[in-house]
Amino acid sequence: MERTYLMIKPDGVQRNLIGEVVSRFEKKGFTLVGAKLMTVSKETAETHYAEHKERPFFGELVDFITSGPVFAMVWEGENVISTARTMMGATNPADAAPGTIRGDYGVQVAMNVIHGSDSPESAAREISIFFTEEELNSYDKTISKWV
Ligand code: RTP
Ligand code: MG
Repeated sequence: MERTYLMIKPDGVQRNLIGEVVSRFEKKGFTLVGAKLMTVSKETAETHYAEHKERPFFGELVDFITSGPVFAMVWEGENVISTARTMMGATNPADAAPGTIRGDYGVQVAMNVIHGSDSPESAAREISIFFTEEELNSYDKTISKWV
């Protein structure tokens, strides 16, 4: 079963959007296998966003993601990586469709509420950066055959 790493960024945590975001993925039918409120170190942020290290916004991105707690999550389900990206909406909230998380709650590209892995390789890498095996819970739901 596919897993993805989702992270409510400091803006989403401080705007009290944890419940709203978690609720969307729960109602969709995905399974939460790990979650924690945590403050990301500069080193971890730089590792997580390594693909952007040459981009002009890299410093601001690292400063922002380390500026306050994030809500780190691992979700499981069929096609969860791409479906979560669809539910998040475009990177720039100005381009994100209404009904998506960024379309409904974001305004600025830097403060776009949520991060989500963009491929199976990214998901495996990011999950291992933020979670240990012991922090992840594999379980079958009785209702799993319905969704
Ligand atoms: P994420 O990695 O956070 O899920 O977002 P994404 O895949 O949709 O976007 P990505 O291209 O990976 O960019 C990572 C994050 O960098 C910030 N960003 N700032 N100032 C800018 O022009 C700019 N461009 C991107 C965004 O917060 C984006 O989510
Ligand atoms: Mg990305």
